[in-house]
This record gives sequence, structure tokens and C-alpha cells, in this order.
Amino acid sequence: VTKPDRKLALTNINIAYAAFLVGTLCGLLQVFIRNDAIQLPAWLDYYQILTAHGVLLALVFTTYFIFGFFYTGMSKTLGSFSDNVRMTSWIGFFVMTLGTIITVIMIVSGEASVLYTFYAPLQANGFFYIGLAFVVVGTWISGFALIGHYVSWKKRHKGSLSPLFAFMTVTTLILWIIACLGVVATVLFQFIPLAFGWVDTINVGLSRTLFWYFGHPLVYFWLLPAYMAWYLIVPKLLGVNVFSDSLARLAFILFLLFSIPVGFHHQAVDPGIDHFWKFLQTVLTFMVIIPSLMTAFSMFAVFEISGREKKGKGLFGWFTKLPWRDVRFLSLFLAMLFFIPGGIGGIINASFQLNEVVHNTLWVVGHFHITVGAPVAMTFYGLTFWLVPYLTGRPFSRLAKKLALIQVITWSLGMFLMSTAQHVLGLLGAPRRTAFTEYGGHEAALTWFDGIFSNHVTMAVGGTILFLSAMLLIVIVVISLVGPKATEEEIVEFPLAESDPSSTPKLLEKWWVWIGIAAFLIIAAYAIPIAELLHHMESGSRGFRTW
Ligand code: HAS
Repeated sequence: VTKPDRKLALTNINIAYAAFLVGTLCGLLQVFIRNDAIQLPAWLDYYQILTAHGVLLALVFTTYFIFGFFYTGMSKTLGSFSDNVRMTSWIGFFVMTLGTIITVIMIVSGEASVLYTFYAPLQANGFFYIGLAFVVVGTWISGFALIGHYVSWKKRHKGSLSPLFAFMTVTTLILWIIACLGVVATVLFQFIPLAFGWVDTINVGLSRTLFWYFGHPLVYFWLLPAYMAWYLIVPKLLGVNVFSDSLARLAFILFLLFSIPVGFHHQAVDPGIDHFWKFLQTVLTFMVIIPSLMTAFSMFAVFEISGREKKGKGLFGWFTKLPWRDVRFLSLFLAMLFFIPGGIGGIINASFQLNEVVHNTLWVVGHFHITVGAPVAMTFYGLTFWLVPYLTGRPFSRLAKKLALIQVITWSLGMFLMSTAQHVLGLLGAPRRTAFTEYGGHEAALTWFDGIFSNHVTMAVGGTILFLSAMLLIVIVVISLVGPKATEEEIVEFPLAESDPSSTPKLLEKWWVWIGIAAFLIIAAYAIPIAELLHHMESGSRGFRTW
């Protein structure tokens, strides 16, 4: 990867970690407030911190990190960026950063305590939405720059399948661009007119629907780069090839098809949407589980192949031969391990009737901490350990390795404690998104919440360990940014496994076919319910016209 491309990638990663630093601090405050351990000053509000925590970690940290990873991998696998691609990417970066700054100023000044999900009836200062619009447009500009880089590679290699990294990047970007249409629609046509007083009502049901049209694929925008690491980096660390090139590509295509027409599983209890559409989207949600099961299968396959090549004996002997001492691997392995209960929790959430039990409880908070907060985040940490030194030309020093080991273990422990407590508390009825913990002094609440895990203290202990672990990660990043340059032996490589596309069907790279099917599924799942929501607005049905 050339120097200018490295600079682009590294700048994105640096912003990601700046957001991470502040976002995790807000997370620490969060658990203490819930535990009644601190009282906030009058100028600071619980929901302000909750919004900052969600936006900075779930949106800013992830997006910048993902782009940093994409830039590095695309430059490595398809060759250095042309001046045009690089310049467009920088423009995207600046637009995105301008948007982020506006958004953060609004949150910090208490003008946008609307949470990272920001749908109506909550309302923020109009500039919050303008900031968000800039962020999305910035990602689109950068996304199109990367797609342009891919297209020019394809022109130069007519008839060949692109390298797996590039294929996966392009799938993720297409998914992102289509998904953002929902959030752009609600921001431009609903929130900005409302916030600036051009209209005085908002269709709440429509705003929630457009948000979740975007909100669910958003989670796959986080997950797919992690899967890229699982498919492409893990086998290299194990010393084997990608298990199956065609399986990996098919899994990504299935995400493109099924991750968007499923937003109603976040709205299972919303009024104004007919049960039929909710059920249809429940079925489609079960379809989007399949590529994750395929990924799990692939991972077990590479583990076993590599373990057996290293003479692991018996049914599970291969397990002991995995490279446990390599912290880059350990971090990714623990990430996968968290995704087993994370995925099971997702299936429970998606199971229409069971959703009634968990919806709007702390269970959901537990769920997203063991999906995005552990599998995705820990994969990004595992990548950071080599990616930052790779980009800076510095070593992954012995000190950094030791700290990384402690970091990975403490993050797992903290996340285990906190998310288990959240799941259990949620099942006992503790609501999410509430600043209070007393539950109106309800007698049942007082006895429910004094178990080992069904306890806000456990959550706070977990949260504190997580914060300390996050600070350790910042130290590791700083060491890799400012330490001495690597000697010849210390140079860090980009660990990318070989993937053999010789028996992969070319159809998998016919984008218009897949975009067409995705569009069909989206229209089938959304056209009529959205028309109905608009009709409710027209006819002024109660609950839709105002908020
Ligand atoms: Fe979810 C709510 C359903 C996956 C994130 N989810 C959320 C929210 C977030 C989130 C942020 O149906 C809260 C939004 C809010 O603020 O309101 N989720 C699912 C389903 C899946 C799923 C069906 N979610 C994710 C991922 C996320 C994420 C991934 C982030 C990255 N989720 C829901 C539903 C709700 C929801 C409802 C709404 C709840 C409500 O009522 O509000 C599926 O994609 C999960 C499929 C995953 C699997 C696991 C495969 C396992 C793998 C690991 C293999 C392990 C290995 C290790 C190889 C089937 C790939 C080897 C181990 C050895 C022992 C050797």
C-alpha cells in the first residue's frame, strides 16, 4: 500500500479512535448513573450522554474504522489508488467529518438528546439532521470512490473475478448505499422540514419505518467488515487458505438480498403496520440468518483443517493446535465466540411472539453489546493490532502485544459481566433507555434485582472493566502511532489468506442481477405498508398525524 493511501486509511482510523475514547467514557458514566453511583450536574443530562455514547461508538467509530480498513485492503488487493480516487475519497472524508462535527456539537450542547436511533417523536435541533445528512453524503462519496477503483480494475481484467477482499468491500458498500436511502428520506423529507418549522406535523409511523429500513442493514454494515476479517485474515493466521471462495461470496450476496427488507422486526409491536407485513419480514429475517450460519460453518472448517494439518489428533484435537498465543487470532476467536449467544439472542428477538417478551427491555441492550460491542468491536481490535503498525511502518512491539493480551481478556470479561446482567435484567422486566433504576419503588423490582447477574452493580462492574480495557486499547494505538520505526525483522504484514476463485460461478459478480433481486424484495416487503402509512397520514388517522 503506497504512502498516500496509507495516510488516507490512517487518518480515518485515528478519527475512529478519537470517537472511541470519548464514546467509551460516556459508556462508563452510563452504568454509574443506572447504578445510582453518581449524580450528574444540572447542565448534563442522562439522554445527552446516552446519545453521545451511541452515536460516537455505534456510528462514528465503526464507520471511520470500516473505511480505514477498506482503503487499506482495496489498495493492497487492487493496487494503489489513482489521483482521482484518492481525491474523491478525501472529499468524502471531509464531508463526513464536517457532518460528524456538526452532529457532535448539537449533542454536546444538549440540542439533540434523541439517541442514536433518533426517530420521531423525538426531535432535535435542525442542524443535527443537517450534520447527519453530511455524514451520509460523505460516506457515499467515499463509497463511490472505492467502487470506482474496483470498476477500473474490472475494466483492466475483463472476464476475471475480482479478489475476494474487493468483492466483499463492494457488496458491503452497495448494501450501505441502498440502506441509507431510508434514513436520507426521513431526514430530508420529514425531520428537516419539521425542525425548521416548514411543517408542523410528522408521520411518526413512517419515520420509524424509514429509520428501521436503514437501521437493520446498518448492523450488517458493521458486521460484514468483521466477516471479511474472519473469512480472509483468520485463515492466514492459521496458515491455511480461505475454505471456499464461492461460499464466501454467496454468503455476502445473501446479506445484500436479505438484510434490508427486514426492518419490521424492530417494529413488531408498532401500530399501523398490518401483521401480514410484520410476518413476511420475520420470514425474511430468518433468511438473513443463513449466511451467518454459513460463516460459522466456514470458520469451523478452517479451524479443523489447520488443526489437523498441525497433527491435532482425535475428534477435537485440532482445537488445541489453534494459535492461541497470537493475540490477533485470540481477539478474533473471542469475537466469534461472543457471536454464538449474540446470534441466538437475535433469533429470539426475531421470533415474532418472543419479541413481545424482550422488546424495549435491557435484554435488547445486552443483545447489541454482544453483537456490535463484542464480535464486531473485538474483530476491529484484532485488526487494529496489525493494521495500525502496518500503516505507520512501526512494530507491533512486545509491550503492545502484552497489553493487547490483557486488553482482549478484560474486554471479554467486562462484556460477559455487563451483557449477561443486561440480558437477565431485561428478562425480569427492566426497561431500556431509562435514567431511573428504582422502578417506582415497586416491591417486585426490589427483590428481582439482587441476584448475582440480575443486578445493576454487576453491570457497573462490567462497564468499568470495559472502560479500563478501552483505555488500554488507546495506549496500544498510541504506541503504534508514535513508537520508533520498525526494523527489517519487525515489519508488520497485512495477513491476507489466498482464495481460489477457479470454481466460483461468475454469476456471483453480476451486480445488476443481485441489485435487481434486492430491489424486488424491498418493494415486495415495503411498498404496500409504506403506502398504508402514508394513507393514514392523508386521512388524518389518530396517532399518525401529530406527535
Ligand atoms: Fe440484532 C436489535 C435480530 C444480528 C445489532 N440488534 C438489535 C439492536 C442492535 C442490533 C444494535 O428481530 C438494537 C437496535 C435498537 O437500538 O433498538 N439481530 C437479529 C438477528 C440477527 C441479529 C436475527 N444484531 C445482529 C448483529 C448486530 C445486531 C450482527 C450488530 C452487529 N436484533 C434483532 C431484532 C432486534 C434486534 C429482532 C429488535 C429487538 C427489539 O424488539 O427491539 C442475526 O443476524 C443473527 C445471526 C447470527 C448467528 C450466529 C452465527 C455465529 C457465528 C460465530 C461462529 C463461532 C465460531 C467460534 C466459529 C446465527 C458466525 C468457534 C467456537 C468454538 C467453540 C470452536
